[in-house]
Amino acid sequence: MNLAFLLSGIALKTHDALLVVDVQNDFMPGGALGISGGDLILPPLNRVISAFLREHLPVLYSRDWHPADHCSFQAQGGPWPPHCVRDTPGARFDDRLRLEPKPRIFSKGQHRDEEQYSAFRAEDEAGEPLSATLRRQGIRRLYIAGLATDYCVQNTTLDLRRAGYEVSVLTDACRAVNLQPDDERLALRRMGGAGAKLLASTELKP
Ligand code: VGL
Ligand code: ZN
Repeated sequence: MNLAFLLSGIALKTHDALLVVDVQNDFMPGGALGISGGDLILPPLNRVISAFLREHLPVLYSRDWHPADHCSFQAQGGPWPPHCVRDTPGARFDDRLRLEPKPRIFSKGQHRDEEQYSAFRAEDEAGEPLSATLRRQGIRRLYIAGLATDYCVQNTTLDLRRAGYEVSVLTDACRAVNLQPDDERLALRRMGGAGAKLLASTELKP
């Protein structure tokens, strides 16, 4: 029997990085803006994080990090219940998510009057935007996974493609809000149409 296929798969390369999007308590089932099946991304996502760390490749994390009176909240006329209010338990990363001792974290949606679904200009603690970190580190290809497919994952992917990055969306390690039942499918189609690859995490070389 030919077992070569077991050894195939996409190999990670020097200029690759992993972007883990908004794996926060409020986006998990039971959270303030709970996403159905959001917890199911954790096993494949943690496997991919481990693979990147093993290869000494960057793993970058974004988080939704709102002020208590953010414009996207219903009390201010926005579409969402209050969620991911900075420094609250709901805004913390899920305990099951694999983090390094000093993870590189980029915060978005920090300004009251501005919605920011894309993590492209999310900022680290020193105020450096993700876009600048990617340039500084010479990253060329991003693998992206997390929550939510139809908001942050989609908007970040489209910004990355506009800026010329290769993007691979790890579809089994993402879940959508699906305010409309078709939103996930549309988001995947838009990202694919913009030149992002849609991959299962199992297609990465183990
Ligand atoms: C998001 C809904 C509300 C996201 C953020 O990051 O995908 N979705 N706020
Ligand atoms: Zn938000």
